[in-house]
Amino acid sequence: MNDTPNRTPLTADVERHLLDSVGVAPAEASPSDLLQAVSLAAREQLSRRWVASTAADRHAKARRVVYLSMEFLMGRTLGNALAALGLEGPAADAAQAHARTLEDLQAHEPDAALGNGGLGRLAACFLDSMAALGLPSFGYGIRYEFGMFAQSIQGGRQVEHPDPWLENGTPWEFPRPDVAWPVRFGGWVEHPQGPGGPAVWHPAGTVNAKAYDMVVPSHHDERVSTLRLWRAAAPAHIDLTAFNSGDYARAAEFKNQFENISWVLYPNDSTPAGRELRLRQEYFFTSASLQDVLARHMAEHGRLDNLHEAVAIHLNDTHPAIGVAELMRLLLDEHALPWARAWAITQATFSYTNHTLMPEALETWPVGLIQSVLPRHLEIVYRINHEFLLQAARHRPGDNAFLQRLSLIDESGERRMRMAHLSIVGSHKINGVSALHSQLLVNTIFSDFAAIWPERFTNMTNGVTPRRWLAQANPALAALLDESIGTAWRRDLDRLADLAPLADDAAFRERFGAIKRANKARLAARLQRELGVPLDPDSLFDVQVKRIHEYKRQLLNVLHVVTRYLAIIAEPQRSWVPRTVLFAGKAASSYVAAKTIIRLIHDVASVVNHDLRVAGRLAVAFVPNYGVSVAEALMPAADLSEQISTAGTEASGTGNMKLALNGALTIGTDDGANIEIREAVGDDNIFIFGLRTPEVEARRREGYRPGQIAAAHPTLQQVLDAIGGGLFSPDEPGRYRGLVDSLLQVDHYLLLADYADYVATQQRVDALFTDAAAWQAKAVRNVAGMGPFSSDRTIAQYAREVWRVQRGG
Ligand code: 26V
Repeated sequence: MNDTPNRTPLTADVERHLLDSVGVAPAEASPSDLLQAVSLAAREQLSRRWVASTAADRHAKARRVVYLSMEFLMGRTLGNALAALGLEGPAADAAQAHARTLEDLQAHEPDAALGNGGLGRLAACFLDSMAALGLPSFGYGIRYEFGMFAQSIQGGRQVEHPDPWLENGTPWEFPRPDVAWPVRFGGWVEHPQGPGGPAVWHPAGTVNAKAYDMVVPSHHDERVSTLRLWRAAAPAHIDLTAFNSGDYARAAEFKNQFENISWVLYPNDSTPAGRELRLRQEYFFTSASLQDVLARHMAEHGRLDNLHEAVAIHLNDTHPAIGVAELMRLLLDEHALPWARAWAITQATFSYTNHTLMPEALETWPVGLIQSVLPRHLEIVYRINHEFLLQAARHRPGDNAFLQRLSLIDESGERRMRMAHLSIVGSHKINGVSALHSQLLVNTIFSDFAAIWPERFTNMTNGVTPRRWLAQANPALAALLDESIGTAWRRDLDRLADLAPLADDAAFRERFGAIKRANKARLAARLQRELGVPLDPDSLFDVQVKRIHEYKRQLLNVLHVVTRYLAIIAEPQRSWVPRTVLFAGKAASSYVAAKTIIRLIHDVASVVNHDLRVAGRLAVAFVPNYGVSVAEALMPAADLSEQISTAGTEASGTGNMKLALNGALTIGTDDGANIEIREAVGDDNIFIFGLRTPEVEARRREGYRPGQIAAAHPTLQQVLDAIGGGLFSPDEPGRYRGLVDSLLQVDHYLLLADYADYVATQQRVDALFTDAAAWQAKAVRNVAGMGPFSSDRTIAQYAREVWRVQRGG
């Protein structure tokens, strides 16, 4: 051990854990040993907070919010825990005592990547804000043994690797061996008291859901929130029977049939899997969570008819929608409530958020599959549907088409259960995630429901936690804010507005600019090390990071890159504003078009980055394995934030908020939360381009002809010819012919319609960047405008308007 300048109590705790828990001589501790020991030292403090908070809530019989989500993209925990506990300094000292930095240790912590993208990361930001606001709250999800696949790039192509994040255990979970619920599947249903009465379900199999808790600390006080994740375990007697007969292989196989439920996250956010295992996952975690909620309620209240007064249960998209039928089943069959009472409680308890308008992402399940996996739930949904349609018929007597559109069952082909409809009918509040998206919900996919229940539909614009996305990710900027406007922004992000006057202060801008420059240099060094690509920190860092999807239009960005490449070659003597275009994102493994886009980005990068004619003026890099930790490195280093989805397709976006919060300027369409960002920062501090939603709709209605656009625009035609003709794939000139043909013939997301305005807007971006003072002033005004995009604001709004929960004691 080295000299210890600051031997804090934490350093002593760390030494103790090295010896007693990790089992290593402190002098020989490796970075991962140290990570383990520091984590355990923080964990014990979280444990005490958890015990105190939950006891207080139990005592107060506090009204709680329960957030049901199939995904929680938590990322790493140590940095967040240390910040919340006020232990960042002591932890750095403890690391230093072993001649390490805290960053060295943190790099060894795997991300908890239990989610796909925006929906999952939003759930993680929400937990942070629930804790920050002191709301009595539980998140519930699945303890996937394998999270989101890790992405590597081989020969320009995405390769997926399993993510065994629990391989070496995690110090952050608290197994609760006493908390386990049976979840049943299949079998048949008996009605001893006739068809309307309580039923007896004779399942074909039962799996145990075992609880593992993660503690979510508040950054402001001692309160915590809980993320309870369920692991599927075969009932104990199963192993025994097979073991007794000596057939170990069969015993193992049998056990797997149960335990596979919590093995792997479905890595697809484009189209529903439509697989039985996915349905089993959804029911598994929803049923376990509801049983847990009811047991807690019974322990505190001794009766269920006031459930809705004590708990608000939120459906994060339709993945837990079967919960509507499950709560009914529990109330009817296990607690003998009458139908009308059970239904009133259910509707008063649930609320639902929709996260996408993409028709292909709306979940439906074949009725035959539900019949075989959840026979009792199918009966219950039929009855809910029957009573709902009777009620709906009174709104539009004789309008059968109306009823068919509303029905919980789609009868147009193979009969399917519409999970969004079940969520709406079972909830008292339904929201979208930005003003535009919520408006589009009531005007388009949910318009028939809005006609019946206009008061149920509302908007809750997304937000992001400033703890992770500013304080942790960008400590230098956070320190500058503390110094210039005080620390109040840390509790109340609206105080960032106090920065606005400093946009006109040259000395402040200078320091603000220097922090951005340092963040860019750090990222450049890392990418040099990891990818071998040299990047110039003085160039404009143009960043598009998000799942790879056609509607998000990474391909439009590529069209601009190629446009710029050809222009520089054509006019080498002009003075070009140096640009580094950075991409990151994963494609669903089965999404061929998205994978082709990744390959094209790599092909373009390798030609551009090796062409001396554009050296120092244009570089392209794809950062592999995008996830929470990669995002924490990218957000603070961006100058320009690409938010270029076709208007009307991106429900909200949250990367747009993280980037602006770190001082990036947005180039974006009139879509999702971009619209509200524009309102917050002002038209002069954002670059909005392209068709608006009604114009997109009009173009499609009129019969959109992308080929005509290309024919009328020589530069665009050249760019398409270059890509389609193999300029970037000389070894296989036809590689992108199909991609280009489909743009020319279909172009479902109207890239060609927005191309000219996009490229012109990029030229305005260049012009501004040459004026550093003007650019920095706008960047400062972006940070100043981000107050409304704190997830604290979002959660306070849900708490007041949807959940009616208040701060706990
Ligand atoms: C879709 C699906 C489709 C069916 C099966 C499983 C599955 C899992 C995930 C998804 C993702 C679509 C929902 C989603 O992530 N939406 C994003 O939600 C963000 C938070 O509200 C929002 O900012 C993004 O705009 C929106 O795309």
